[in-house]
Amino acid sequence: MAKNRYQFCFGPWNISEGGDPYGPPTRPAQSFDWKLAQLKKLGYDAMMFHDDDAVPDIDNKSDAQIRKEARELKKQLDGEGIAAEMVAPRLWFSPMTIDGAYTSNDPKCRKYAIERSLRCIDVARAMETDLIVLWLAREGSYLRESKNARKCVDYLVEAIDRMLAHDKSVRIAIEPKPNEPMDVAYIPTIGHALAIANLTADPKRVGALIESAHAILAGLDPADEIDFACAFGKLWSLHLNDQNGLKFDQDKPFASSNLRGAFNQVRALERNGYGKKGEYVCFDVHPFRPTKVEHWLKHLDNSRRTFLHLVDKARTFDEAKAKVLIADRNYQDLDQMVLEHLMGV
Ligand code: XLS
Ligand code: MG
Repeated sequence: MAKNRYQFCFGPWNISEGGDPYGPPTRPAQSFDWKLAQLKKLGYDAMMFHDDDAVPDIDNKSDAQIRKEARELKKQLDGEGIAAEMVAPRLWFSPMTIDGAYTSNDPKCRKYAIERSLRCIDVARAMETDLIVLWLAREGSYLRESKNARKCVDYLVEAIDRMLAHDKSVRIAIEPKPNEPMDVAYIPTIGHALAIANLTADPKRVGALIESAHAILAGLDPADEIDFACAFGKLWSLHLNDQNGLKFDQDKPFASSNLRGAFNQVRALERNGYGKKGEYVCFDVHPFRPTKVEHWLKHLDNSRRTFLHLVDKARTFDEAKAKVLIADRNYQDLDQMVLEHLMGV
């Protein structure tokens, strides 16, 4: 397998219990400490956090208490030799975010969302990461006429500006997704994320996180999204997984549905030197619902293994031969060359 220059991470939510909108969990919940203990064993280096993964019940705690708990967690992580990759405000669970968080029609709810995000930054600083991820789950509409999308752009910029002002060292990575839970989301693609970044008070500190499945749901090729974000120096984190076309967000193991698509994502990462500035490869993957307890870390182990095999495949791809075929516009043989390379024949 490839000599590894990549660092890997996952979140506690990636060891999930199998509940879906149609049925209850199929595996008992595991403790956070158990999940943390598995991380190193699986060859991973860091964990990503929602603010309330780090500080449970965060809405009902004082600022001082939040900072204290986050510092304690940091000590625990240090003890295990695990870094905190990022912290993300969970802005989709509270009764205050039913109609959106930053883009709610209710000013009290918008205020809650911003204050919660500032607390998330305090958690991140206590855990010594400068990266805040915004997956903007409820920023969009169920009903187009219910919101003013023009105003919502201003609300989003205002919220990000407040976060940038709260701590001059944080960087914000926006994780676009075109739909689910919303009918239509306001930041569906990397292009939208980077355009919004440009309207903020400090565009240099606003970048992006690409999730493969989210790009596929937007009808885009994640590999091209990676190249696009990297062209701007804005790919600060990455959620690799897979998605079988336009359906619910599946978070399948990396390459599970489309091996060639995964190969092209790895090629894009390789040509852009992703990871060289300390960026992590995160797998935002979930076990299949029928998965038994004794197999429920396999999706994390397998995604990482597949990734490393694909790094080998990217590095051993015969670029010189491909160049000749491209110059000859012989895309038929280029196509076959890729397939045979992936099949190992
Ligand atoms: C959900 C998102 C979520 C973020 C972190 O679709 O991928 O898991 O990555 O808030
Ligand atoms: Mg994600």
